[in-house]
Amino acid sequence: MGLRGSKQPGAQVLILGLDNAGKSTLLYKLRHNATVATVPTIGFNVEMIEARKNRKNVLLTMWDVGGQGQMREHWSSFHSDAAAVVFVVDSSDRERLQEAKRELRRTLRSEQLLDKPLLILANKQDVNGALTATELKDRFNLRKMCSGRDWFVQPCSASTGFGVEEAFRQLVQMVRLPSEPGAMKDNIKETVHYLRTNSSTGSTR
Ligand code: G3D
Ligand code: MG
Repeated sequence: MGLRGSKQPGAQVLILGLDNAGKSTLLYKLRHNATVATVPTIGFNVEMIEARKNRKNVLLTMWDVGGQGQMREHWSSFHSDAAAVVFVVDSSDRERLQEAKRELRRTLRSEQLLDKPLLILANKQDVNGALTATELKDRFNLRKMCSGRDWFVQPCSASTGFGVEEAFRQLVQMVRLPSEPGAMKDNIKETVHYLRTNSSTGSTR
């Protein structure tokens, strides 16, 4: 079922992470169960995915915001509407782990995200030498960084699909649904308008 005229409860989910972490691959896998060639996201991708929660159909609007430097400035504009955050990490890219950790820490400092649940995906588990979820948890010192919030680390491979269903199930369980289902439609329109206006300055690569 689409969003138009829909009264079903819904929530917005932010997919964040560095560029090349696998956010867009994950979104396509979730939405179409397909592996498609991705190009660096300029602006954002958005998909609506239906799920069941508490015996009700819910509609999750998943926002994949470009991870490149310039685009990161716009992340905060999504924060107030987000019901949960998915932070995707390329577990095979040890050189950028510190950068990913810094970005996650910065994201979690956002006041609007203080009490929002966080799902961290230890992505690219199919790559030899990738950090395990436990290693990632330790390297990021997640227990400390995420204290006081609902958080979970899920190992996965967005390209092979390993762990992706589990990740989505976990997300649905963690996400808190807003009390006003109808509010979502206008939020999306406004956010799209905001981003179009603000990302019209060119490529984010
Ligand atoms: P982003 O949206 O976070 O920037 P993308 O990342 O989804 O565009 O993915 C960046 C690159 O990582 C893509 O490769 C994609 O195929 C690859 N990738 C994503 N997830 C996985 C994974 O789980 N395992 C492996 N091995 N690769 C993955 P290219 O070569 O197209 O740049
Ligand atoms: Mg992308």
